[in-house]
Amino acid sequence: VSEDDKTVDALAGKGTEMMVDLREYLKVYFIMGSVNCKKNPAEVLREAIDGGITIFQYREKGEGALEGKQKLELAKELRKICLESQIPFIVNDDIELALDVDADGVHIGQEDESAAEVRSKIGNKFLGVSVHTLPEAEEAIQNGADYFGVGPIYPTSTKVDAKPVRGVAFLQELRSHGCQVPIVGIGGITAKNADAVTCAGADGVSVISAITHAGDVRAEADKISKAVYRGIEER
Ligand code: 3NM
Repeated sequence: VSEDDKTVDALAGKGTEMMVDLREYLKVYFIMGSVNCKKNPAEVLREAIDGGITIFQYREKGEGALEGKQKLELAKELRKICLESQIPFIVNDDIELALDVDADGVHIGQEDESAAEVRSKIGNKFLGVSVHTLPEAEEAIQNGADYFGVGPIYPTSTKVDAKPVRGVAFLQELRSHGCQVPIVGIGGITAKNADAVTCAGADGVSVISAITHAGDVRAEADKISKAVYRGIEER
């Protein structure tokens, strides 16, 4: 068995019915915390939902990020909005918070607690893992990842410690190795380039600033959503 065949086996391991649903949820993956918003985060989230986002991640990070009780209170408020609109609610990094608000899932990076440990704590909630190399992707699958975040696709100023920009190259590499795990691209994605990301093989796009900084949040989310589907049709 060649190394490539082994990679295909490892990367093609997921394919349950739940994954089909998850792929649909991942189309327009809106991420934010209070520091990303120019107005009330609850208002931003409601407008983004009206514009057609399909999943939401609470990511309270960066300078001036809320902590403790304030972080918990905002998480509860946003969680409630998502429940009312049947939008899955994912928490970035903070497993305890995810359990406290009964989130639908958790997203972790390579620097965080290991995917296996997180999986053991969250049961069957969704587990997303950021991956940058084929070995990281294989390990994440072994440890129970349900989907991958791949980035930064384009330049971003939202994440200060982002890795070098890769374009859609790694995304295509994963697919060419037979990876069938649901994937979202992230980093600098806007209504103008989201179609290229899904066309290259991503199931959807993760977006922070193009939505949070938009003059019209609803309209921007709607444009991104249309670009995502256009890219899928162009494959
Ligand atoms: N993760 P924006 S890039 C949170 O490359 C995050 O893993 C990245 O924000 C990665 O949509 C990024 O404003 C920031 O560019 C995405």
